[in-house]
Amino acid sequence: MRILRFLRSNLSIGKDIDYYSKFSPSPLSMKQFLDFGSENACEKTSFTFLRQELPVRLANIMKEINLLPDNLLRTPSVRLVQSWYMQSLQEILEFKTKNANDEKVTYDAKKKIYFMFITVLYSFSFTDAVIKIRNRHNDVIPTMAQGVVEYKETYGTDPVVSQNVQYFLDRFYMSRISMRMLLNQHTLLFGGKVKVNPAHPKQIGSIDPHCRVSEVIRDAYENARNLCDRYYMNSPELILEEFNVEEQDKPITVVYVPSHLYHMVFELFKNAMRATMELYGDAMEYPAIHTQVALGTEDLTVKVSDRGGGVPLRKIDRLFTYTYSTAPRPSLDGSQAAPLAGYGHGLPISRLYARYFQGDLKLYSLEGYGTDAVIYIRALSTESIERLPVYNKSAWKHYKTIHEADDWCIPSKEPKDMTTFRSF
Ligand code: P4A
Repeated sequence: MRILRFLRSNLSIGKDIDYYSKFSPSPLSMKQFLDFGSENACEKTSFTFLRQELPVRLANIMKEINLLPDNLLRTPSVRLVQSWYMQSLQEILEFKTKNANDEKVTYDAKKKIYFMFITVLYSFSFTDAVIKIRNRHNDVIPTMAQGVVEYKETYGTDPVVSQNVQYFLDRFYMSRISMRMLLNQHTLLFGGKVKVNPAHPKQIGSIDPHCRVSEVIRDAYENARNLCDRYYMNSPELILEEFNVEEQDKPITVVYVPSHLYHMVFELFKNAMRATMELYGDAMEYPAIHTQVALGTEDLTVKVSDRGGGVPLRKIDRLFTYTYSTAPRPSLDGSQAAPLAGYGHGLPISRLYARYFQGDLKLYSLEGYGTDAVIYIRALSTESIERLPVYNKSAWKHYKTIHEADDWCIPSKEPKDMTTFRSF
């Protein structure tokens, strides 16, 4: 049985990946996500969409995994992640579209086993499979980070590999964010008996059509502050201001995924607190973190300003670099509590959350003074459309192009002897 499955999988998985990677992913808008959650949308519609779209998104990114440098691809961590992707692709493909009906969709492979061995009927619904797949991929980020550490330990850092890894991980994590969004929407809307989530009755799955931005910000601040208090025995205060240009007395709301907004501002508060606490040491009085929320006609902007001393411009890019900031996984026994430092992928992943719905996240630092971290979110839900990587020739070229010398001069430190230039 296992052998049959193994043979089937290894004979056809490559063909499945080739087949589905030829389709481009179909980005959904906020409106389309909301429509899936409306009264007249049914589980079958969602199933039919996911049965095509998940294999397409999986196959597109699996093609790119295969283009990683050999030495990275061969690390146990990357191998493990790759095996999860293959397993998940197979599990989705086992659901046949023609069997779909409004009730539960049978899990085809398990059905075969039933007929072969005449044991108890054992069938899974598509929703069960979706939950299983989501859980399988829970640890993808620390596992990939581990792969990068393993690679660095063996081969050191090579700027070309670093650039490829950066390009890949940005696309890989974006693809993962998008697939988890699809999986979550399906399980939250169709996993229970009713579509309403008791914890968040006004949300459509993970989307809040009236997400109160400042509430999420305060929540993230409080939780970051708790970590900060535990580690530094103190923490900076929060000053929060809203600028609702069109409707001045109304709290700013947006159609958004509150957990994504939380993830981003929590990360920014941790950084702001860390910089502030490290700069002021035992001063016992710390400059507050000033947060401004502005709603315009196109953008909703959140600026988190601290006076933690800032970062020189030359070092800002590093904060978003996966290979630069990857440190070995913090020990889990709690002996070296470092609650404000993760294993370093916090900022680049937060930026991906912002970009996922066509926004962005930028850092502006005033070295010697402090840092402004700015999140841009689309104010209009019609403009909030998934931003998805697609595997095509131009993506392929990014991995295969031989990197030539830069077309800008390398600044020479100081000419040793100015007399050399006299002849010019
Ligand atoms: N100054 N400013 C920041 C940091 C320093 C900063 C910093 C030393 C660097 C690394 C780090 C956390 C903080 C900030 C706000 C930001 C980002 C960086 O959003 O004050 O951990 C990765």
